Amino acid sequence: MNEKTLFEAYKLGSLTLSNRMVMAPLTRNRAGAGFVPSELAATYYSQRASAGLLISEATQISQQGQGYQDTPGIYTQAQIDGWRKVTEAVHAKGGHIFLQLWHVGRVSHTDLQANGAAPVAPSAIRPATKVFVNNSFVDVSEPRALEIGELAGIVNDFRQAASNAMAAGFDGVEIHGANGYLLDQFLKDGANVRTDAYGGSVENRARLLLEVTSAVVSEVGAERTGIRLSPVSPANGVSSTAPQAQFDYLVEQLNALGLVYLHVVEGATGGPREVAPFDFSALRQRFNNTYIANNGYDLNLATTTLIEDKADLIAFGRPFIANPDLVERFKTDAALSALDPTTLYGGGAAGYTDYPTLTEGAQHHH
Ligand code: 8OZ
Repeated sequence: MNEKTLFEAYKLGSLTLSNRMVMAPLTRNRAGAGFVPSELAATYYSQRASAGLLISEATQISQQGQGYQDTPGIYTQAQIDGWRKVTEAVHAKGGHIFLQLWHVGRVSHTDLQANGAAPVAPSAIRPATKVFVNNSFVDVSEPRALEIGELAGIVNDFRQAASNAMAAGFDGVEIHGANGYLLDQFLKDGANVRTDAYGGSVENRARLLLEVTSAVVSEVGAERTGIRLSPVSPANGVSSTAPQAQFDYLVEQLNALGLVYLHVVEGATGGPREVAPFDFSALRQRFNNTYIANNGYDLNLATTTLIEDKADLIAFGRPFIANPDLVERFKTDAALSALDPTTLYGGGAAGYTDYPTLTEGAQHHH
């Protein structure tokens, strides 16, 4: 038998990951003043560094790209310096970490925008979704459609943010092309009704994401650039009438750029895996490098998926929040701790850095 397992080493570009488990990006809303990652972030990520690869929480590339309170950025020197503490703490434990580059587009609120401006979108369509701002979940603000002449600036913000991530010591970057944020809004015809070169056809709707990806690749290299997509997720109010054609085309183009990985949210983000007919293996077939599968995986499904060669790596999200030693727990088939939903977004150490490992948990009982 030569079956793949979650616990064997894996070569991702020039990196050797110690296993095939990835910690998915997880928004926690604990950044400090200036949207600088908190001191606790270094502890939080390093506690989870036994994952083969960590992906940071979504991190805005500009003020315009922010949609929720207290999410970290990667566009000021103070933010770069804050993230450096995180990457150093993770590397000191032998881990690897990519930064997720984020622009929320229309999923935002005027209270977070410069001078109370409207959030930006492919088209002036307000989604039925909420953002966490002023310590509660509220409806997003009415967006405005981006002028075609503004798009180059957004591409450049992604490029600069990728460069900043390298300066902060990250091993690579993941472009957030999923979950109904800006790049996904352009891809999906429910959110994009533009009539210029960035709307209408499959090719036009993919254009902004591909321009961003090319810019990031030219800045940091394809070996350090991954991307996350969610072809059928209705997250944040997006919808697509023909997702298979859109994403088959997109992944062919991404493959031509030589990206190191394709990270796919299979189904509704954080929800059911079966939401619409979609052939995820068609994406994997079109992509030569690493395929990371995500959404609702547990130990059994992850193991089967690897054995059946449907993915190379498996990303786990919420299980990593309450189980910093998730790798060890899976290895020993130990019970998992449940997360506290009241401490997911915002706050301090409680529900962030105070979830015990199995060993620590056992000590607490003596
Ligand atoms: C949960 C809450 C806020 C943001 C995503 C960045 O879904 C997010 C997010 C998740 O990709």
